[in-house]
Amino acid sequence: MTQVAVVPLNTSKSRELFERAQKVIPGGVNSPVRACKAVNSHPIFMSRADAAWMQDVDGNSFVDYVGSWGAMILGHQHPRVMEAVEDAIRTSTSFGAPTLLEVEIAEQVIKMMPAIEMVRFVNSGTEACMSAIRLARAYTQRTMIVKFDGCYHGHADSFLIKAGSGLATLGISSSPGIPDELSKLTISLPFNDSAAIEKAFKEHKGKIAAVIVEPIMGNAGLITPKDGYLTALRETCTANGALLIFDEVMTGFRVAAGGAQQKYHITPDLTCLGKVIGGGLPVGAYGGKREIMERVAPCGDVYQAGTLSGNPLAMAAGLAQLRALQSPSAHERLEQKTASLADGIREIVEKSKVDAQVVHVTGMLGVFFTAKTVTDFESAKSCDTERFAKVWQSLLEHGVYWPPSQFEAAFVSLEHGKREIELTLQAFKTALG
Ligand code: KE4
Repeated sequence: MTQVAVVPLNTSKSRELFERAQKVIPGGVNSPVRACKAVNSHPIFMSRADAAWMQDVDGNSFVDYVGSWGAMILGHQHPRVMEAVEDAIRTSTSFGAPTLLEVEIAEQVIKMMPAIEMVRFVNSGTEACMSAIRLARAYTQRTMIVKFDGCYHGHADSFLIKAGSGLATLGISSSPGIPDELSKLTISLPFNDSAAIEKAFKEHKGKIAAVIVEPIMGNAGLITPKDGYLTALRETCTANGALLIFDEVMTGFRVAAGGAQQKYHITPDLTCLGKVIGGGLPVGAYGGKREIMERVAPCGDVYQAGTLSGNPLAMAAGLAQLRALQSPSAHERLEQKTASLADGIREIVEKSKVDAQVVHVTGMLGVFFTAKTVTDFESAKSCDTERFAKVWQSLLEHGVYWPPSQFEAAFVSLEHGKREIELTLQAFKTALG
């Protein structure tokens, strides 16, 4: 990997590509948050990535803290993942028929997340969450859904209300194009507020099919649940006959081998997955209690389908990652790496005159530029996003590719070692003066 040049970056090829891309792709990108609008930059077009590093089309190298938004937990081009995909690709790229790999990865997911007794693979986290709420509505014969301000469950119509990630980044509270009749069926509440959930169930008695939550919020920056909050959610859903859906698309197999549900000892009725289980290839999955999942067609009557669901390349990559994550030391090492980075940034913040909060869980961290303790989307929105943009630019110039939004989390992989962490801390020192 080339040395990181500490000079004003030459990103001329990225700029040229961005001009060209904007003529043929809306905003020049295939997903809004990549546009780097919120950090007053043009997008950086990447050409390759290895381990914890990415290289852009101008030949600049960066320590990567996006990691395909969490998928690349083993680092880029991990030998076991690459070998699995190379083997799979020699058999074809898709069959449209069941394969052994789908059974093997389903068994692996169930082994690592015991709350999942059956699982269905789809092609994205959006599909997983969209299908999970359809199933919850059918199973409970109710129509309303509860989500939380700043949580992001993909771009299905029911979720684009006070959502996080790209909507928060662009300052959009909910998207046009969603009929009022549908958005009325989604209630969005403040995260970490147990009284609000109690009140919602009182006001909509017998109508709420499910509560869907990111057990650790990763789409408004990184926001952890207050002690007892997830238990209160679980108990309230059970008492009111509603399903509790954990959206672990981001946290699954990252914050612990069994995800946030293992970390906080909560048993959700349904779990949504993505990212890590595809090793960087398009994937999603939803699963949970057998009696609920057996309502899914063709076993049951709740329809959901997908041409490329269970795609052999994605299954091979995901299975290789999951098997590697089963090693007992994997999450200890990931925690040590993340904690060392977070503690280092915290120390730099304390020595600087900058108001910032540094939060981390295993494999994920967030830096909020505010004096407030961030416990929900409201407090996250108190951040100084202009300061974030300046810090992001400085980090980029010093060889660190940080997620280009205050309302995203940063991802650490098992390939982030001493060199990468030291370089990152040096870049934060420069950025925070
Ligand atoms: P996808 O449809 O993008 O695969 O997954 C949607 C989704 C669902 N649930 C959670 C908790 C998620 O974080 C996501 C997607 N995450 C964002 C990153 N904040 C994807 C990045 C992007 O939109 O480009």
